[in-house]
Amino acid sequence: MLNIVIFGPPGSGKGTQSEKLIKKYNLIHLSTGDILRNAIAKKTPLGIMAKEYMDKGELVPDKDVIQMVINKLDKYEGATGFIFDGFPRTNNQAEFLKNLLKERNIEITVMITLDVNHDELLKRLINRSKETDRSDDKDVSIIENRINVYNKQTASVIEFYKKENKYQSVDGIGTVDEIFERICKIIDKHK
Ligand code: B4P
Repeated sequence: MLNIVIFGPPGSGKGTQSEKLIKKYNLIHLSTGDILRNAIAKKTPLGIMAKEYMDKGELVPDKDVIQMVINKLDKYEGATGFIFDGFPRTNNQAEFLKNLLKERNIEITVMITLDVNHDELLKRLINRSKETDRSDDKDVSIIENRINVYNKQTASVIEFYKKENKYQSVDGIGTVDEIFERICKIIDKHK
């Protein structure tokens, strides 16, 4: 089984690369951001609660995100592999994911971090705000807060995977295809 964590700050290209990776490696895409946006669109209780956090660029509480991941894993029992996109975002989530997979006799194959500098992140998210109506891209101060939240609460997840000997990073600047090739090289070495 091939289980990949794709990691990086907001706008680093996690979602963009995941779309290509699921096709090439036949993986189930588990994007916590997509699940939350879907819940918001349907106005479910989870969506109504999550919107308050996402609109400010804050993280949704661990317990809610963790429950979403359990539901999705259970739904796809027997899958050939998963790509975890935007999850884990805290050390608590990383520890939880490790244990949840262990119970199912599976583990993360590799964690790949997309390295992108602050100015480029800002540029991409401002561009995206012109093309979509994502409320968390609406305003530069919200985008800046998301990047801050990443630095304060999420970046330390890298240390978690370094300790597990699963951490790899790629230069996230370049064309989508160039970055995809860099990621595939790493995956092919770990398969
Ligand atoms: P996410 O959905 O994960 O959003 P993201 O970090 O902004 O997206 P990503 O890095 O995937 O960017 P993309 O490929 O689209 O999270 C949204 C929110 O949900 C979080 O802020 C949080 O509130 C909540 N949330 C999600 N998961 C959570 C969790 N586990 N715990 C708690 N809260 C959680 O790329 C961005 C833009 O760049 C696109 O417009 C794209 O076209 C462009 N782009 C991509 N690659 C490019 C390239 N190579 N060159 C130029 N542009 C590129």
